[in-house]
Amino acid sequence: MQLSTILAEIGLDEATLRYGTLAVRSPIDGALIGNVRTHSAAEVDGAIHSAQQAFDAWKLVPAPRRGELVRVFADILREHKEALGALVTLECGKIRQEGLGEVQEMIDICDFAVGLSRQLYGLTIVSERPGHRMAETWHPIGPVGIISAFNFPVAVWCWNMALAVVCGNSVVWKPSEKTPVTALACQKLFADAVAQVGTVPPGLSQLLIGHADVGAQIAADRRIPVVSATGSTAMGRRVGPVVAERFGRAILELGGNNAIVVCPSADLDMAVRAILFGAVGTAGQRCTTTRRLLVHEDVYASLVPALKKAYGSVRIGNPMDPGTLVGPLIDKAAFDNMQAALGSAGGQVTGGSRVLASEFPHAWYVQPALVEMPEAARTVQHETFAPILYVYRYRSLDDAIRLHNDVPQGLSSAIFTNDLREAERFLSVAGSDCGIANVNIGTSGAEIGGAFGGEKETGGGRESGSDAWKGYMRRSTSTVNYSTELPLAQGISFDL
Ligand code: UN1
Repeated sequence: MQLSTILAEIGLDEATLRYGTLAVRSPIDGALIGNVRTHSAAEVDGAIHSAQQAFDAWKLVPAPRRGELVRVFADILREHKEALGALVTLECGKIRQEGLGEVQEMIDICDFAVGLSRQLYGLTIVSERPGHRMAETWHPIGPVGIISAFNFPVAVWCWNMALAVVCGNSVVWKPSEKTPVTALACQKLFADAVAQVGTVPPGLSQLLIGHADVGAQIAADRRIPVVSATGSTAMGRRVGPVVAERFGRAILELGGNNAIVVCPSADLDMAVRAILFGAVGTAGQRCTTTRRLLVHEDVYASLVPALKKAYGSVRIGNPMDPGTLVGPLIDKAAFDNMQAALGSAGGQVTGGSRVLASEFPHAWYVQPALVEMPEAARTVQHETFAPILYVYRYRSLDDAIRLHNDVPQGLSSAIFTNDLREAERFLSVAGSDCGIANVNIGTSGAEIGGAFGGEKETGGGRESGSDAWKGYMRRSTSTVNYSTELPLAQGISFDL
């Protein structure tokens, strides 16, 4: 699909991509997609003001009616799934299947949020006092700031937006400066939904394009009570303290260093397929990408050669081609980081070199790398956002779990085993310390129904399903006295 066809399908005016100062290039071939206008500090301030005004009106709209807007948006996404999915591929380089999958993830979270719009339940609580009733009510909280990364340029915004909007909030979105065009497309489609529904306050969804300074301004602004930020741990270290200093709430979804443990009883064919998708899918550029593989010594000799064979036959190339499984890295900096990590890996490297350089001299395609680590090596501590899989051999599950948890990050994890005891132990408090722990499926590709996020340097935030919506609302605890007495809690006597 050509850019002009995509833009026409979505209804995004090509002129939007003509007059800005931010040059956007496709990682597929380095070609210019367009020049996009960035927002000044004054414009950011104005957008936050509009979001505040929209919030004041939107919070009074009954939640099921707020859900109606998200329902209409999901229908519009269904209609434009092909075009938006293609634009995702063009701008961030993930393969067509994954571009479409990302739009599907938007649709799924919208559907979830529509149901949620009738289920923003609070507890009723028994009171210790006679003739009293206690209850919790969840209220809209205010404009929600969303800072998102290049690798999921549309879905992560939608996880946050869909929940925030049914919860009665407005949103202020700063996408990655590498992927502003998909953001403009989302904003256009959202505007279509607003127009179709009719009674939505203007300014409910704000899009702010720019560099880190725009994110910093959102993080520091007291009018934004919740800031949801997805990206590197380094980014989270900058955003988190600024939000905390003003007692805002940060939902942080930061780096991962995700591992799969393969046990002696594992179905190895299944494990190879899951490891391959987890480690080389999205060219290793998911926060849930499998970065470490812990293999029991009894199956090492069967699993690792099978995996190397699979690595050897994976199709690398233009992500628009239906046969491609691995597209390009986002840019040269990503390639350089990968080479630096491989240079200091301390193990035996297979793959990792640049490919297709003559066909795509201005793009960065790589052969995914496997690094077999020596026995005594400490597990790698850093996340490199590229397809590098570090492989370790282990003897006992105790060792594997120790190695597994010996990293600063705690996002996603998986075990391949047919032994119930091993599986349950991995999921127990004595097992994986991650926010996501799986059995017989890989580390990436989570469904939206579960809460998504992780512990330690991953930031502790939860987005998407389960009760993550509570992060986008404020809780009010009420005690109602319907008696004619005024007993005090804890039996305190305070009579004249
Ligand atoms: C991310 O990389 O920031 O579980 C999000 C997954 C996807 C989301 C990844 N559903 O891999």
